[in-house]
Amino acid sequence: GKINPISICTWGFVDANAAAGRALENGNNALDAAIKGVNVEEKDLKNTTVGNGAAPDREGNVTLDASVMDHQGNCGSVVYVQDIQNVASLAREVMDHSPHVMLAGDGAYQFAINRGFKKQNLLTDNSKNQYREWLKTSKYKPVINIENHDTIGVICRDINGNLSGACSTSGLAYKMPGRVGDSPIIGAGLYVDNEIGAAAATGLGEEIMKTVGSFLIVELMRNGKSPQEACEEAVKRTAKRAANPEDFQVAYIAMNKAGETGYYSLQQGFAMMEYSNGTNRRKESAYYLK
Ligand code: SD4
Repeated sequence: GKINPISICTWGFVDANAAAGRALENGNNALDAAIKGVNVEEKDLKNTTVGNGAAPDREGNVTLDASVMDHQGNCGSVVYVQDIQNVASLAREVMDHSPHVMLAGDGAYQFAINRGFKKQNLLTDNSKNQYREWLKTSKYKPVINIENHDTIGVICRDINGNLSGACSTSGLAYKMPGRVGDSPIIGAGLYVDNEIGAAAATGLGEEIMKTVGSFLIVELMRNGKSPQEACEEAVKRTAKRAANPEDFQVAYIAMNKAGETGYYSLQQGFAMMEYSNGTNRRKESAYYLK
């Protein structure tokens, strides 16, 4: 018989996760479904951390990062891309139609145009106004806090039981020009091993990269941990290592081959969406720092 399709995603993205879940039920493979979910947030102007409407860097430029990984271990990613809305789809193009895994900046943009993506101004009036407000008081140092979130990572298991994932972000509002986060780094923001499971991250990318968090979670599952235990272990490792764990957020979602899921965060306030058996549910996350 068919395997129960499941989609999970970071934060409370009801529509994005429903889009992925329905795509799976309609027979889409896990990668197509995960990207369909991510595309919902890339298009949504209300999400100021992903795609169109995202907050700019401290010079006023919107620059995006994204990655995808499929059940065969293929992956693609783009970093520091401007003027292209659907960067998770672009990461997939890198995977499918280039000899590379990762493209950056102008090269990624040019590749997008060559592949038929359209140039779009992603800076909305709203984010321009917010940016101008920020400029009034800005100190020239990274702005990092636990409200600075809304990166989407989606992990899907399709009706054939295959796992894939996709991730998309503008990173941190008013980041330094050139800054790249964890989301496009395979193993940090996203990792999939179809024999074991998959994980995705959100929160302060600098800290996620230091533990290669998503790869860590998949390896912990390989060694017998449940998705929940693996997410907790990864967050604890960050909490123990970081000088100031109370000052930032790190959160993970994970799914294993059996369709068991896990989610955990450093701070209060994280949630995961889970679509399973035709129902889309929001799940509030437990967290490490009390
Ligand atoms: C980053 N991890 O670029 C991303 C930010 C994020 O929700 O997750 N925001 O560091």
